[in-house]
Amino acid sequence: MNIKNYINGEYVNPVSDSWIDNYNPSNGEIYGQIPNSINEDVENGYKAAKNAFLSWSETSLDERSKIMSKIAQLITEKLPELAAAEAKDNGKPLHVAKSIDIPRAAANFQFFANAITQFASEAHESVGHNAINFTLRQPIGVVGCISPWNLPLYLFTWKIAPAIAAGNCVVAKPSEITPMTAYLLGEILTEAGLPKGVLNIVHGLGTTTGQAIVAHPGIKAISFTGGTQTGAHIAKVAAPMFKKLSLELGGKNPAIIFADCDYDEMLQTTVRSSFANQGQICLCGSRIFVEASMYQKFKIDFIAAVSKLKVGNPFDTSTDIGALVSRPHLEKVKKYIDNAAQYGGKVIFGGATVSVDNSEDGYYLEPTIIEVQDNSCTLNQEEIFGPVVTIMPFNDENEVLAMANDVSYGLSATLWTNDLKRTMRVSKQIQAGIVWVNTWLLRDLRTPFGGVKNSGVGREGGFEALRFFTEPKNICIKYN
Ligand code: TXE
Repeated sequence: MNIKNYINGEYVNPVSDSWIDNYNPSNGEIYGQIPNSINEDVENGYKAAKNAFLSWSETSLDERSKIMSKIAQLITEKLPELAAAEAKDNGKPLHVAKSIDIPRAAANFQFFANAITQFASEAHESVGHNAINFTLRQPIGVVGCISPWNLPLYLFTWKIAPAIAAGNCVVAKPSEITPMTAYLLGEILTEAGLPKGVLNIVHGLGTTTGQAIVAHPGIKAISFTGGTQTGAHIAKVAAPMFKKLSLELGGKNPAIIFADCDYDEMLQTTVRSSFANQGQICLCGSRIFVEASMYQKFKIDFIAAVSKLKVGNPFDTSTDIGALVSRPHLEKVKKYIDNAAQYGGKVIFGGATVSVDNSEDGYYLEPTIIEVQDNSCTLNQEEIFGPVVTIMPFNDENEVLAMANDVSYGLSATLWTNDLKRTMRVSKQIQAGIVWVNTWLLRDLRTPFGGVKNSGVGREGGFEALRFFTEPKNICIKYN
């Protein structure tokens, strides 16, 4: 089937009539085509957005909120169809798409439908000057949202929802590797009554379509989630035009396990934080550090728990680990495993590709555990972004903190301990945007979300996202 662009409220073919193959990761087959959009398509999206802006930015908060709630409701109603499309397009288990991806996409719209009705700005009285200042937070205009393939509709809507809630109009591009649910969103937007042009969805490659969005002088802000190298490139293109940027990039997150933790809960959650979504979540704990006194026990139990995970077809209800998203990505991940010795580690579990019955050409890989000796090795320094974790022991708090921070990334960290003082000390010193203590991926959408160092700049979530998608203006009134 052919996916189309959604511009000015209509599904349209790309102007060049050029198409890209869309693959099903579970069996390696091409099952559709997506637009290979060029500058003109982005320009059409931009024009539609620009035309819609004045009216949308003046639309009352109640009305915006009502339309966004309707979008959330329709996503929920169409959950089975959307989840099946996501599992087929991405390779993730259907039950994951049903319980995580699609409910969260609905929650993103519902959350910002509510949040915009509570968003407020500040006033500063200039005492002694007979003047009052207030801050007007105005929408930016036309903004660009570019999202990746690991949590397709989830991350696409995480950007779009705050952008339109704040009164902007959007040109958005989902990943060319997983375009399907963004395509299906178009009909939901129409059904919900979102005015034409408020949200335009343009499909295509990063280097052409994505690049056209980033380089467009009329698109004043870019919210991007994806690889660190791509983020650096986007920053370079956007900087001379002084665009506002929110970049959520890669991670190489530490999971720090102290011997005083609640062991069973830690073990169960660490299996999840390592391999959920085939390890393709920027928040996965990919470097596991375990206190030396417990290391051998952890190693045995962790291998035993991971060996129970079933790799299989995304549509098989017993599947824990589905297919990786694409053949090139599988090859990239496999390269780290095959060169483990050279990169400083030893594979102690998994490491092989898996042939799944009736899906022999799918991109399946065993969950893989690699033991490393030194945090400076390649395996602990580079983002692998697959079902691969490293483990190594540590002796004390200072040593593990130094190792946790000795990496170019700084997105999230997970800490397992029951010692309150240690929790505070480590949490404060760890270089990351998010620290989970005795849990993982517990998300409250009001919290600031993003990373430090090479994991990006800016924060998404809650009012942070609404601040990003608005321009503050100070108005100073002298009254005497
Ligand atoms: O991402 P890209 P890729 C990491 C992960 C992965 C690596 C590369 O380590 O192996 O990044 O993945 C669009 N201008 N993450 O290459 O290319 C692209 O079309 C504008 C972590 O698949 O960064 C897609 O829509 N846009 C990450 C989006 O950027 C461009 C999730 C992301 O793709 C562009 C995914 C350009 N020049 C991968 N080039 C996370 N933080 O969660 C590409 N794009």
